[in-house]
Amino acid sequence: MELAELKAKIAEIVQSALQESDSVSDLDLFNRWKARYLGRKSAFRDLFALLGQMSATDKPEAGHALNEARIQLENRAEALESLIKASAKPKAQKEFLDVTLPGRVPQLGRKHPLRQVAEEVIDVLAGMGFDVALGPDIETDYYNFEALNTPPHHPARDMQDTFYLEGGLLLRTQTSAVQIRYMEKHRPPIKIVAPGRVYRCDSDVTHSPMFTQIEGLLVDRRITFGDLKGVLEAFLRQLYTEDTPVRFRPSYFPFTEPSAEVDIGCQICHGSGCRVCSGTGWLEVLGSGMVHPQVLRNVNIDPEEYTGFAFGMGVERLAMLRFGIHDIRIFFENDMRVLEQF
Ligand code: 2U9
Repeated sequence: MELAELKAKIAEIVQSALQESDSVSDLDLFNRWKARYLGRKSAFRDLFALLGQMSATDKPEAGHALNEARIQLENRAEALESLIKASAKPKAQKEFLDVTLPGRVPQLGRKHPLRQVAEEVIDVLAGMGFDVALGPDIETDYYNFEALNTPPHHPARDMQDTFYLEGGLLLRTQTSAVQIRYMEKHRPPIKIVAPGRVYRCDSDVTHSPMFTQIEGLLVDRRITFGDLKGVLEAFLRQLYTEDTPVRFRPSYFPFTEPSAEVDIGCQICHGSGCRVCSGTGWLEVLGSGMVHPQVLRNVNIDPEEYTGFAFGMGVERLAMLRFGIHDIRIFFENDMRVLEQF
């Protein structure tokens, strides 16, 4: 065979091989295509057989041309194979559905225990006619301390207790500032409850630098300590049980006079003494008092005409007693294993 004739045959085979390879779309077609052009019985192999009949002068060039063509087709085969294998997932894996597997239950969210307790408290007070009032977490010294009759050198103002910010601002240490702002805008009768986060530089198992308070305020004509006792007793008996014992102990706050702390009979031991109530049979749940006349004067309410009472409670403390939690930090870790239990 002439060299030119051989070269033409090689070109013909390569061309048709490349052309056909375009429609090779699965492994089966690929194997057939490969057998036809690179297999032992391929047209290509027949040409290699012809090499022996070539003249000694043409042989090297003919061999070289055949090798070049073979490499070209082998490269194409390699590329084609990896393309097909990458795109073809085994049929079984793609379509198999195991109907015996248990269903996937979606994870349900729920209310944080602090929110549950806060909502319970607010619901009871709202049922007694209290409106909800809100205010900013960042306050001025005036609203957080001065208007509440807390003088400049009072220990509550100490750097150790209060987070001070730049520009004379601070993080509120109590929600009472909300009631001051409210009284500046509204005249009695006033009956509000102020829930919100407060901040104190304090941290151990029962104190968190951020915690939640709910404070109530009632101002009207002829409000007496008897009203304070009656309202708080009714509130606590609705929040706990109708026969819960309630007692008032004298106390001191700069913004109330007189002041009282309020205890309920221990919900765990019912008065006989246990670890939760430190053997006393009582749990402290509220602070309260008659609004100090100076606080009313600060918001232009005449204390000769109007009187009022106020009270405050820590939501974390109530929730710890309710759920038997001994470390306040648990509320803020948001560990799903804990939250799922409420
Ligand atoms: C105004 C006037 C008076 C709110 C009050 C308490 C007593 C009290 C503490 C309970 C536990 C804070 O979260 S706690 O640490 N609160 O004992 N709070 S009287 O008195 C007010 C509020 C607003 C205008």
